[in-house]
Amino acid sequence: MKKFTCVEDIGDLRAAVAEAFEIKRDRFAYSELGRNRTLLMIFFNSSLRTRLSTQKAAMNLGMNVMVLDVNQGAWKLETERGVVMDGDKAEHLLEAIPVMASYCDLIGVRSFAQLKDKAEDYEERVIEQFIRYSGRPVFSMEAATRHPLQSFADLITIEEHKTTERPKIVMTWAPHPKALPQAVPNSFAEWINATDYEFVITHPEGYELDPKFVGRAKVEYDQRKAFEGADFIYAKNWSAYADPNYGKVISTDRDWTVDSEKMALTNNAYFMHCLPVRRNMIVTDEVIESERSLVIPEAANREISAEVVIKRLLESLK
Ligand code: AN0
Ligand code: CP
Repeated sequence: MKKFTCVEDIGDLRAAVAEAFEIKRDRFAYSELGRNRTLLMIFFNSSLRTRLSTQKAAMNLGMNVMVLDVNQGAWKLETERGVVMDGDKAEHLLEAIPVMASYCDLIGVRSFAQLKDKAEDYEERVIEQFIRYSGRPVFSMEAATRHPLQSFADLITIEEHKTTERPKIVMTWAPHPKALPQAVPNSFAEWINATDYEFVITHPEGYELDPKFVGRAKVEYDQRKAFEGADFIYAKNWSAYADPNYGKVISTDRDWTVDSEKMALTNNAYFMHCLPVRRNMIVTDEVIESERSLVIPEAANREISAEVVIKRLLESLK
């Protein structure tokens, strides 16, 4: 594996999940693989889980790790070619990328959608420039349109908890005061569509995702109907994708908050969320604290998904 930005990069999902279970049984089994190798993690946006779990995974593999928060202490980076750099940005990505690459063997990049220009976001300009100009294996730590390390951890969590061959997975939009990217729901949909599980997406009108990600999923506008018989409820907020509202909050309707009354419509479903989560907006205290809530083991599996991905990228260096 030479890069990791989407589900196709991981190849066969069953093999990937089997490898994840193997790593989880002994996460130090490959502690020699990364010896004298350096991972550089570059953050254009905030993070708690991705930062810690990815660093931990790299350390499990024996790597050295460097973290750069672009917004804290680095020069402000210009990402567009051809601009006259007379503003507040002191350095161009086109110099910064090869310089950073010269100090490391692998690069992880977090760069969220700007939510201003759909075409720009969906072209994945930032991470694509890292892939093109670094000469190093690059992996996404959430890019503009996908968050594959999260989706892989979500799938591992579902595999650990499912009690039927083909569980019913329901991804539900839920309210949030700020405009959030579509990366997490796009990516979750992409990964679940690559399984043979029953998959329903529910959201208010106007929150339709890119059809490329919706794929074979059934879209149900009635959230309560969608919840019927669900084995897993995957909650997430996202801003509108459809024009003319791209990147906007068009509803904060708290009738969409996941609560116990709605969970009672399911097949005793597990509750999932990638975190960070706003309590009593996305989900009530009662549901997130219930014994069916998987948010903590789901976050813990981020170490495992990252370790599989970094292991495979390291193997490509040999
Ligand atoms: C981010 C998002 O929705 O993409 C990161 C989630 C992992 N969430 C927030 O910014 C709150
Ligand atoms: N789920 C997730 O990626 O969390 P962070 O934004 O804290 O990394």
